[in-house]
Order: sequence, then C-alpha cells, then structure tokens
Amino acid sequence: SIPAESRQVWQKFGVKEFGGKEEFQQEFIRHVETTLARSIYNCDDLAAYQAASQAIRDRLIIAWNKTQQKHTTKDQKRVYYLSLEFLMGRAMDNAMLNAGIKDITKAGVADLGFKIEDLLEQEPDAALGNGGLGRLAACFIDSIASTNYPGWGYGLRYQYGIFKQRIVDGYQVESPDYWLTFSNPWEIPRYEIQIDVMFYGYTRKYTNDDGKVVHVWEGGEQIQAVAYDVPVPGYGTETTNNLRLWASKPTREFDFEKFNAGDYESSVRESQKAETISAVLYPNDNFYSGKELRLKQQYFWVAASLNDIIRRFKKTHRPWKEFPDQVAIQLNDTHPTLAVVELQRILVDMEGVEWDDAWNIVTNTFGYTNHTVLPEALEKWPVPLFQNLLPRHLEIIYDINLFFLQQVEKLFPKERELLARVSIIEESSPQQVRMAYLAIIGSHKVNGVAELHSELIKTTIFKDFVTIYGPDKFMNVTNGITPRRWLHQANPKLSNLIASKVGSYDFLKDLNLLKKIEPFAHDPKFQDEWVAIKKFNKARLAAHIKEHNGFDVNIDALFDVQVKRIHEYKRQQMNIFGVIHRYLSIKTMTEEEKKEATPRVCIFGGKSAPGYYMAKTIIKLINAVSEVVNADADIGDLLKVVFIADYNVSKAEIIIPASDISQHISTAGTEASGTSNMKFVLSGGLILGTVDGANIEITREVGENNIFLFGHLAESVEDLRHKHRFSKVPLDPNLEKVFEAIESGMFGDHNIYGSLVSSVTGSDYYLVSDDFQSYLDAQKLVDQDFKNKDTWVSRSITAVANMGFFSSDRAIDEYAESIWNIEPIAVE
Ligand code: CR1
Repeated sequence: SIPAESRQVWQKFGVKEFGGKEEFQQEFIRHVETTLARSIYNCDDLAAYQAASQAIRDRLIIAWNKTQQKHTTKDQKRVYYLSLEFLMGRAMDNAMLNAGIKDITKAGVADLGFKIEDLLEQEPDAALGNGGLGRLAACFIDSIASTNYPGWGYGLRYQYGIFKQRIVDGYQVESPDYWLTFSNPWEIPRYEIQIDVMFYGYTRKYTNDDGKVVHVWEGGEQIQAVAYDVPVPGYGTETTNNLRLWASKPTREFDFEKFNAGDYESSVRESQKAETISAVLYPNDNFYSGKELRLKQQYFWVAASLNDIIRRFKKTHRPWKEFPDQVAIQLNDTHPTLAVVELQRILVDMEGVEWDDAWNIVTNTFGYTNHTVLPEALEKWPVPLFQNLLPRHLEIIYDINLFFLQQVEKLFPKERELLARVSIIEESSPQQVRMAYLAIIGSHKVNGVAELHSELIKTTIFKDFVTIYGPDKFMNVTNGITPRRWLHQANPKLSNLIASKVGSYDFLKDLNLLKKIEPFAHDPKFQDEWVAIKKFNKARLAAHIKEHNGFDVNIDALFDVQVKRIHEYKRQQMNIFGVIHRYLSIKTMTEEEKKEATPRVCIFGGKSAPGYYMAKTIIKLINAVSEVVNADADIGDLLKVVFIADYNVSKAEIIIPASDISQHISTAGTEASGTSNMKFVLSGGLILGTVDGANIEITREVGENNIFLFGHLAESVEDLRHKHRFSKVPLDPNLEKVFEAIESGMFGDHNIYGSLVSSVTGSDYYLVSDDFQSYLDAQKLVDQDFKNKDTWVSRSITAVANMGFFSSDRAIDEYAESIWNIEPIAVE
C-alpha cells in the first residue's frame, strides 16, 4: 500500500466529477484530442458520441469507486444476480439521466456544434439478451443501484448479441450483431482479474493423512475468464454498482509440445478455440436447445463468478458458516444452476468443509427464480454430456440426489413413484439432469414472476416439491420495470407533464406518487396536454415507419401494437388472423359504414429464433398481409399493417410510448408475467389482453374498466386441449373465412402457410380458434371506445396513475426483504 507521506500527494490531486457545462466541455475536448487522437477538424457525430461518453464514463467510474469502497468498508451482505442475459440497450442517455447531467451535456455539446439526439443515435444497443428475461435483469440492476442496495450482476460478455433482423421478401433474415466494432466506452476491462476455469479431465479420490477421503478433479483443459466491468448508476444517488461480464481467453499455457514440433499454427488454433466460449448469445427465447457449447458457457460463467465472490469473502477472514450472512446469490432461471454444485464442490473438495455443513451454506445462499412453465424451455442436460465435460460435478449431483431422495423416503415411506418423479436424474435414455429440480433443492426460496405463474408452478410443474418442502419455500415476486428508462427516458414529455402535477420527479423513485395525477383524469386542460403528448409520440413513430418501411401512416388512427419475441404461445398468429378478418370486413363495407369505422394501424415487431419454422412463417404472413392491405386502394387509411424490423430495446423506446392499444394475448397460463404490458400502460396505452401473467395484476391495479380482457381462463385450458385431442372441434366460423382467404392465394402461395393453418385446424394447442370470437368481440369494443376521446383519455390517465406497483424498485425491495435479507447502504 501507499506510504503515509505519499498519500498527501494523492489526496491533493484526487479526481473530481465535472460540475457544470464548461467543465463537461473541457473533458469532452480533452477526450477528443487525447483519448481519440482527433481534433476540431475531424470530429464527426461518432467521435463526439465517443468523447461525450468517455466524459460521462469518467464520472461513473468516480462514483463506482466511491460506492465499492463504501460497500467494502461497511462489510454488509451483498446480492449477486447471476443472469446469462442482460438486455441493457443503450447506456448514454440513461447514464446522463440517472446522474442528473442531461441538461448540461445537452447544452455543452450544442455549443460545440452537435445535437445530443444525433450522438445518442451513434450508440449500438448492448443486446446481450433475447427478451423479457434479459430485460428484467437490466431493470433489476438499475433498481438495485437506485435503491442503494449493495449488489452486483454477473453475466457473459458476448461478442455477438442477439442477431440483427432484416426482412427480405417478407422473410426474416439474420445477420450477426458485432456490437463492439468501435469499442465499448461503457466497459472497463480488468485484465488483472483472470480466473482459470477447467473442463473435461477425470476424477480420483484418495485418503489423506487425517484419514479423510479427498476428491480431486484434474487433467482437464484450462480456459481463462477475464472480467469486464460495466458501471450501473442509480437514479438520483451516488450508488453505482457493478455488472461484471466475463470473456473467455486462452490460458497462458500453450501447447509447447506442438509448438516445438513445428506445429505452430495448430497450437495457436487450439488456444483461439477458447475465445469461442463467450462469443455468441444463444438466440432462443423460452426454448432449451441442449448444445454442449451452451453448457460450457454456463459452467465457465458460474465458475468465474463464484471464484470471484469467494475471493471477496475470504478477504474478510470470516468462518465459512458465515458465508450466507455475507452473500446472497439469485439464480435467474436455471441457467446458472451449476453454481449450486460448484459451491458445494469448492467447499467440500477444496476447502475441506464437511458435506452437511457445506450443503447448509449452499442452500442458505441461493434463491431460484423460475420464469416459465413451458415444457420446451426446461433445461435437462444429458448425463453423458455432463460426465464428459464436468465429471466431478456429476458425482456431486448424484450425491445431492441420493441425500435428497433419502430425505423424501423418510418423509413419505414407500412412495416409490414420488421418488422417481422428483429425482434430479430422469430415467430416460440417455438419462437427463433436471436442472430446475436441482435449483429447487439447492435454494432456500423459489419464486415465480407473477401471481398466476407462482400459483401454477406450485400446482403443476413443482407440485411434488410443495408436498415435500411445504408451501413456504415457494413464493411470488411480481416482475417490475424501471420507470427511469420506461417513463422518463422513453417518454420525457409525459414524465415532465406528470412532474408538473406531482410537484417533483420523486415519482421516478417512488412510483406510487403517480396516484397524484388521478384527480386530473377529467381535467380538460390536463387531458389536452396528455393527448398532445400521445400524438407527438405517434408522430415520432410514424416518422420511423416512414424512414424504415417507406410509407405513411395516419397518426389519428388507432395505433395497435404487438411487439415481443415471435412465439406460438404469444399468438401473433391470432393477431394477424384478426387483421385479415378486419380487412375482409372492410372490403364488404358500404361508404356509410366506412365513415363509422375506426381507422387502425396494426404494428408488429419481434424476432423469431432462427430455427423456429412456425414463428418464421408467422412473420412471413404478417408481411404478406401488409403488402396486400397497404396497397389496396379500397382500404385507404382504415387499415395499415406494419412490421417493424429488428425490434430491440432502443426501438421499444420509440414504439411503446406511441401505442393506443397493445396486445398481450398469450394462451392463458403460458406467459409467466410479461413486462412490456407494464411499459405500455405506464406510457398511457391501454391493453388488449388475456387473463394471463401480469395482465391479471394490472387489471387489479388499474381497474377492470381500463383494460380489455378476453378469452378462456387458465383453468379451462387443459379441458379444451383434451377436447381437441380426442374429438373434432368445429373451427370458429370467422376464422374459417380467414383461412379460406389465405387458401385462395390472397396473400401469395398458400402452401407457405399450410403448417400454420393446420396447427390451428388440427390440435390447436394454443387455442386460437377457441379464443377467436372473444378476441374479435374485444377488438370491436376497442374500436367503439376509441371513438369516445374523452373517456379514452381519462381511462389512460387513470391507468397510469395506478401503475405504481409495477416499479422494479418494488420488486427489488421484495427480493431484498424476503429472499436476500440485505439492507441498503447510503453512499455520500
Ligand atoms: C417469460 O416468458 C417473463 C420473463 C421475465 C420469460 C415472460 O413472461 O416476463 O421471463 N421467461 O420474468 C423466460 O424467458 C426462460 O423463460
């Protein structure tokens, strides 16, 4: 450490955060000229974005340092949020708003000849996630920082985020998202933090001098993890937490034998292979694909993260049994479940802790969040794959399972079937490791992400575990969203209008303060301002559509939006069938009827997994319908259909504030929560939705009159599916007409849509036909109600006023209180 006399020099020159506009400009120019080695003569928007972000980044780092020092000296319990996905989007606007320096930077760059909006556009999205699960992690780390909890995120630094989507001839075409081309100013490489991670090899055991059996795992391939830190600034607080992302690098150990034998190239190639581990994000949402490289990613990330957490713990010189008093680890889905096994392995094999004591530490450390009940999304790794890649971990899993099953047998003697049902090892061929069961057994709390979902996991997929552990281990924490990004940043005008009534921006930290706008729901002046903002946001989206899709949309029409991953369970097919039905109806309308009709712009967006044929067919149909409808002169402004390509976080920030109605229409019981539903309502849009996921709690909060619900309930789904399977259920007559139109070739070669249509006419697993009439009825009501501008706007205001519950700050407080047992720390 630094000698006392030198410390004075350090203190004399301690760095300070820039204060006003001029200090910012000084920093900006310094970065243009030194960091970027450019000048006034060749500073374009990209360079200006880079210089501005360097200046802002410096500020974040200063706050980050203060926070980490404070957390270290306070020495309180921390939470570590392990997630394979962090769908962060852009960082610059968020960093400025959270640090409260947007006005000075905006003015600062304006003086220097730049528009802040142009600079913001230069930043590529950090798209290290697929959909809701990854975006939830991003909202959660924003909230952990904003509410002053000491907490880190741990993830992977993919070189390629979710693929870019283009539409060619109506089809989705993927291209790689190499987002690091111009380097990433928001990350700090920590080349000094390098952790060796081993794969493959073999196990052996021996008896040591104390007569203890010791297990060793050796002879494997070593790969190095290097840390990249991303500062996560809280809103209106100095607290700046850390998101640590791991990248894989070859180890320094290099195959010298090959090298000396003259095979230089192949020895280099070997070590390059290491880098592929963290190269690419798997592009599946709610789907398990069982690739070996994915399991490698999971272990690589988990091993590096645990090593890091343990290193930090060891510095406190506490006994192992206090580990859970210092460390809470949250498993974001089953992806990090190997952490349970890895911690047990470190404690037992490396640290000599007794098995039972170690297992106590493990189970008190972990919490597990389940995000889906869809069977195709549940991870099950084949035993032979495990055996080869992680032989010692498999042995430990067998032991965990043995002790668990012994415990179950004691509680429920002679229930052999129960034992088979709850075993971590599924007796299929080959045998499979059921990761969700391992996560439940290795955690002290298991939670679902909305009330219905948390009930469903208790009564369906994890029923036996409720019998074994009792109901207290299972709980609900309804998801939330950060109002900083989804209100203040995406919809600044609405945020400002709300602030004018609330009296401050405190609602961004305490979202329940939105209640204060409810008295203005019928105030004509407030309504006018509200409507004008919606119109502004619709014009902004219309400009985007004009630029990217090449046609005009009428901003007085009802904007009807469904943007999310394309998935049969989310039922975009039902939406587009509904659009076709609307098109056919308009075609038969008289001029008088047309005058009465509500004009609509139907907006779709979302990516399909590259290998998901049915989802890709849905995208093709949407684009085919769009082409026919938009070119039909009979239709005019009454209907336009838009597919917005490459839906991502920054597009969501433009699309969501522009919606009048958004659709969240999953088959009841399939969408665990949904979070975009919350974002739409928070921006003053109403929902057309099924009685599913968080729609149910949104209804409770905003009132039944301020949401359009339809469709069968979750409790009827099993029976309906059963009927389809065992008898011929007649197709909904309106849907039949839609299918006739498709089969007539109205939208091009009907063979393209053959399997899509027959998935509904056949077993109709997602109950499209069963819900279709109720869906059309709800749409009709939407058309009628939209005509009544006064009631529409008051419903919109009332809905927003009652959205306080859906702040991710509330969700984080619940996790902190009932799962993590952590306290906030103020950072001055
Ligand atoms: C769910 O499908 C939920 C998010 C976040 C998704 C969605 O309804 O809002 O999680 N699940 O909780 C998922 O990705 C692997 O499971």
